[in-house]
Amino acid sequence: MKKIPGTLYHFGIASSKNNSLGINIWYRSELIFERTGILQEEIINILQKFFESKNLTIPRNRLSWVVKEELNELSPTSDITFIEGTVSEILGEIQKKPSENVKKIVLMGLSNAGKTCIYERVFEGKKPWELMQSTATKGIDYKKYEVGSVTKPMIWDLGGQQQYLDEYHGPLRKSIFQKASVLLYIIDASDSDRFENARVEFEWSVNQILSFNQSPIVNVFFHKIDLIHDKDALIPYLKNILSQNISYKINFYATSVFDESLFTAWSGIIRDISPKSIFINSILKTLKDQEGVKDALLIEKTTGLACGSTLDGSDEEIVIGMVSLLIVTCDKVTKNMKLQNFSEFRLKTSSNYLLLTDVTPDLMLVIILGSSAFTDNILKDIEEVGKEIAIQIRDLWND
Ligand SMILES: Nc1nc2c(ncn2[C@@H]2O[C@H](COP(=O)(O)OP(=O)(O)OP(=O)(O)O)[C@@H](O)[C@H]2O)c(=O)[nH]1
Ligand SMILES: [Mg+2]
Repeated sequence: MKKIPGTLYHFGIASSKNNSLGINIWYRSELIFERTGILQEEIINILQKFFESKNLTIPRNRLSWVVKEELNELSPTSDITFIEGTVSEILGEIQKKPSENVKKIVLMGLSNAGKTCIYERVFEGKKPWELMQSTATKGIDYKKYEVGSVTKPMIWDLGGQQQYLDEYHGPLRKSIFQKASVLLYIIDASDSDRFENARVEFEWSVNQILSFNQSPIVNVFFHKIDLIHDKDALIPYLKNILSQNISYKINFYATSVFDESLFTAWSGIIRDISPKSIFINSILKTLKDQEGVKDALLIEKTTGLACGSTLDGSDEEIVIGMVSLLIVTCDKVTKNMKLQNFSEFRLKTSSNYLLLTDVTPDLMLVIILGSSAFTDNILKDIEEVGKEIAIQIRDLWND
């Protein structure tokens, strides 16, 4: 991207597949002109016409100098790998499979915020110590996951180094935000020197996603919360500065790779993007109304995420974390005792009783019972209702 000397305009040139070029012009930070499919020799005329329409006369030799500079930087290898090798390939993928339940999640944040670690922990089952050697993401990485039959998040992991941020604000802006369902903005809670910088980028990202989608889901993770001593003071402070200029709903989560918080946060996101979650929640609610039942969850077995839950607040964090870890561990560690082979198992703690029932090859129903349910009769009734509920949920998937 180059500034046109003596004006507040910038312009950028991008190459596309058939060797033609594209040109974009920004006024301050707003994209106001886009044209694709043009030849190199047409660029100066197009720019000159554009400025004439704005009553600005820019000498032709000055224009040809900046155009030459910009074209020099458009070295075929680097630009084609970054723009073509990532974004156009991803767009092709989305267009190929419009009917599938794929949800695009844009993962943004300043460099070193922890973005890449966040999905590797949850979706690739990496342990905290395996994440400590993470290297900076070059450009955009995209990852497609499946949360069983529930939903297919496609995560666009946008490397946060400054040179890439410039590209996102410029030529890649549209490709990044169009068709995005979720913005997930990561803030390193221990990096107070860059809070202001993060706030500015966050506001820009919210405005961008809103310009392409009327009802996106906007989430912020205050990440690396394990490094913070005074969480009770920091979290309200951060919430306040991030929402000061935004009237749209924002979901906030405090997260760390070292505990269960990421599983809880991602469970919330998966529920928000899963088309069946309203039905799942109402089915679980009927289960909760049963005598002796404290709460109920529907857990996806490979990730351990809760795609339905009647829990709220801090209880949710403990239970989802515990059950997720249990399930993921059983599945990964005890290879001979594959979780798929269980139809039911039970866990008893001093105050609770957990009943885990198989629902589908990828879903498990978890019923949490209070101590009052420990009598045989109540327990039997709950088991019966649990089985019926499992059938209802299975039917939801067969529809
Ligand atoms: N203490 C702590 N460190 C973390 C946590 N999550 C990630 N990190 C560390 O933060 C560093 C950066 O993590 P990345 O996931 O690579 O950061 P990123 O946001 O993807 O960075 P870019 O790709 O450059 O944009 C790594 O050294 C991680 O070990 C966390 O929850 N707590
Ligand atoms: Mg990264």
